[in-house]
Amino acid sequence: MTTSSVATEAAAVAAPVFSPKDFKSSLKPIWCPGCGDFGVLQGIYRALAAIGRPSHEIAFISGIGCSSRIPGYTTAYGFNSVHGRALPIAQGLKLANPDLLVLVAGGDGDGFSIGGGHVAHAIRRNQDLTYLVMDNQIYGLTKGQLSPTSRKGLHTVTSAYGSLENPVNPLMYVMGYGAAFVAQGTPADIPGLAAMIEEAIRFPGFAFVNIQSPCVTYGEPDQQIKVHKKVMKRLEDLGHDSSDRVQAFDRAQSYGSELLTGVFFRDPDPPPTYGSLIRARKQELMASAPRREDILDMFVQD
Ligand SMILES: Cc1ncc(C[n+]2csc(CCOP(=O)(O)OP(=O)(O)O)c2C)c(N)n1
Ligand code: SF4
Repeated sequence: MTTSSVATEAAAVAAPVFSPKDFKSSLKPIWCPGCGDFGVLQGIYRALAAIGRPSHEIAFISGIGCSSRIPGYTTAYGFNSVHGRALPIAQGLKLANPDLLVLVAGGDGDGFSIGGGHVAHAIRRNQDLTYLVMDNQIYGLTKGQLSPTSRKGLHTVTSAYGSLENPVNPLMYVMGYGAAFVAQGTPADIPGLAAMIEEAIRFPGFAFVNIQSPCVTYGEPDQQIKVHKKVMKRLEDLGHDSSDRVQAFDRAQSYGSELLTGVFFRDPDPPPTYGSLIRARKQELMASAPRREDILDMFVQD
């Protein structure tokens, strides 16, 4: 074989190389100009290009909300499903086709109000999914009502005298249920966000990324991209040890008062995924299952 034919053969088997624009669909986003979700979408394109799997091997499931429009803006298979129900749908899909790369997305309302009960079960099953929550601390699509992560005292159309409720802390919420990968990002730092989405996708199990994605129309002035750029602190610059669950819990308490970005917790010894447990159980049962002929024999009359 000549040197040039070896080179040609190597090129023929080389993995396809993708660029972020390969994951951009022809649908034009209809978000308000300046919405944080534009930056999140850029982060997703970059992460998918780095992962290098073709669009037809990716399924992107979302609930309902401005943020839940995101699958349609990618070339992956997408399902803009039912409010709060993206996680159960994604889990079923992953079980049915374990080879698919399954991404799940939605807003803080979708994930921690109406869909809040599903988060615990997705985590305890540890299915290999990447869950991206665009946390804008408000209901965007329905025009600015209180969301589970809205700060106490916030005046909205549903809290004219100021909210009396304490916000949910999404980081503590998922860590409380034992999530093995927990990160937080902002579209104020798209390269950092892309890197953490890529890491979440590569993580073998349920991976959660809380993305503080500002709502320019109904969100608070101090929760906008310009402010994020000034106040965000990268965990890596604080000497954070992401393999230390206790340290992660400690830092996660800052949600609402500080904007910490990066990976809070990455289990150094990830638990088995639900899919792998199901496949192992199936094999075990099949090995001890009675033979078909023996079952049929039971019905044969002498
Ligand atoms: C079962 C059901 N209840 C309520 C609604 C109305 N609804 C649509 S989106 C939404 C909340 C949107 O907020 P969030 O999930 O935070 O997403 P955002 O629009 O802020 O991105 C609600 C209450 C619905 N579509 N379906
Ligand atoms: S209402 Fe808010 S979350 Fe929805 S598209 Fe507009 S800026 Fe984005």
